Amino acid sequence: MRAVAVAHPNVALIKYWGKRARAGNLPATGSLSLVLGGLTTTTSVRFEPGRRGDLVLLDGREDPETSARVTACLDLLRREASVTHGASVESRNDFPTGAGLASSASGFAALVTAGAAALGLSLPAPRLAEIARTGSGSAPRSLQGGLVLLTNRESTTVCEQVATPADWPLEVVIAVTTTGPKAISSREGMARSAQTSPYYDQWVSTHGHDLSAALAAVRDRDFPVLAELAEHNCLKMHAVMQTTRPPLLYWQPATLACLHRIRALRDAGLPVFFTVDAGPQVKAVCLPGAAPEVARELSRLEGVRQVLQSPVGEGARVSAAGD
Ligand code: 2P0
Repeated sequence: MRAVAVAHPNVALIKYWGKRARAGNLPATGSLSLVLGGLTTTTSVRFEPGRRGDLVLLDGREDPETSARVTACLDLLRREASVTHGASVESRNDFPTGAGLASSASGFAALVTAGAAALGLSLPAPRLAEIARTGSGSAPRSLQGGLVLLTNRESTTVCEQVATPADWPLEVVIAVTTTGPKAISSREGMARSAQTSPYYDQWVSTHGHDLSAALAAVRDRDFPVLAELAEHNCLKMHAVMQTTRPPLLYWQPATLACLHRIRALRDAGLPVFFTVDAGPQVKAVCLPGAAPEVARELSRLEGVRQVLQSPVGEGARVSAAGD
């Protein structure tokens, strides 16, 4: 009744920011992401007959909000397996947690993968994605590897791999500008944006175009077109965030310095574009070969504390099982 799974965070090139007004944590829009194989979450789940309640340790610490979301996910798995055992869960990230590096995506992808294996369940992929989504709307994207398209159909989430890591071996340079957890969670931030940003409706109504154009660029391996679309979609999301009341200003001065440097590098001929999530870190997506120079350039900027490099990675998988 124990299994260990690993999963990687993902970075969206066409993003998710806002939910449908119904239960189940359904995103308002689709999204397109790539898996960051160089950053890893490892999660062990042990169901213990007779145990009441779950114990959840994230990087060695208990956090009531995370624990409640984990228990809600495990309840769905317990229902599938018709058991009531409590579980002990231990999850570790080899990268900063809760700082805009999508730790909740890799965390819930690893959790449901380990939890299902520990209970001996082999659920259809859409059902596992649905359970992961209740924990984190971006988690289903980390169940698969490579570049992943997430779309909503009625009340379900469908994830589809649109390129394997070998199909398009992009590299991502991550400039870390702060290492502490963010002040406002994505969940709370996107609810506030939907209620108060005057741009939210346009964000949702123009999203389908961005997504289908980006998908075509991925299928054509057209990096310049994807670069333009991804940067536009990222800045549009941040325009929504910044016009939320009170504003969600996730950027630090170093974030903006990175954006300018990445644009200058591209103007000088280097194949690279930026994207930024709900935090101050910058992800620079590069064609193979460009990452070392991008990493060197970003690490020289004031306020950049750490630079990580990641290839495109695989989906969540079981790494150990058994009592
Ligand atoms: C994304 N983000 O597409 C966007 C960009 C943040 C900014 O997906 O509320 O932490 O748990 O579903 O999964 C953040 O999503 O939020 C996110 P919940 P989650 O990557």
